[in-house]
Amino acid sequence: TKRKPIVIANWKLNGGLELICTSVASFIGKHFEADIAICPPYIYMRDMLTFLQHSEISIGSQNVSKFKSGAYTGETSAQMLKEAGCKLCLIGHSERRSMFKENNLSCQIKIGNALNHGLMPILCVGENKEEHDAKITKDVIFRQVTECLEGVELDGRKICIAYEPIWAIGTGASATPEIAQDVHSFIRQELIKLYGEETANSIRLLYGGSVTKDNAKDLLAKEDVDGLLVGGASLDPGHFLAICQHA
Ligand code: G2H
Repeated sequence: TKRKPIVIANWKLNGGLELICTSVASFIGKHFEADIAICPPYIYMRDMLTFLQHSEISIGSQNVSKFKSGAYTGETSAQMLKEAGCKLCLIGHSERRSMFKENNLSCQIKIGNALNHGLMPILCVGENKEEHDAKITKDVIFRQVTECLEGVELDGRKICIAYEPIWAIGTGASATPEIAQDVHSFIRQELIKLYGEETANSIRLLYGGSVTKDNAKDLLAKEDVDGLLVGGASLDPGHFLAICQHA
């Protein structure tokens, strides 16, 4: 495809100095055809940036505050992340939506904050098991995409969308490449309505949910699967490296 692939590791609440060292050791000095980023817990970002400064790997965050500054205990703003050296941030991951009360409106605000500070937002969308079984996936995705992007002007600024079916997250049951392609092409059509062909065709759509080194290639072979968001498999540097080398 015409879009540069992108592979992002989402460490979630995992990792520590040992994983940082083994990951850095396996990535340093390597060249990749794809954009590669790792989203570690906040506390490790600066160390990783130092270790990876001569590598091709970017650092991203798993979340960003919807607030800019003030009395918001425990929050980290888009400006702070940018200053710290982050290139991108995940927004609206299903775990944030289900456990931390994120909704489409908070995602919309966070996307604006990220864009305004030069961070590339990776908006996460996806249907749960009941919605999947009830075959209303596209209705759910339509709502998430249109509500999260309402009023969001891109003006040449970059954004990615990650499709992560909740029933496939951490379950070992990845969506098939066909399902991923079907939903991605639906998202692409909606993006065309919102932003026109040229912009929509430049937006990278990532698949996430039980990606492994064994299914990465077939997923990436699909026309509208422009990248992968990798959770569990990114905690094994050898596996994550293999996934990055497929892209
Ligand atoms: C989905 C994914 C990474 P995993 O949450 O964002 O995790 O690959 O473990 O399913």
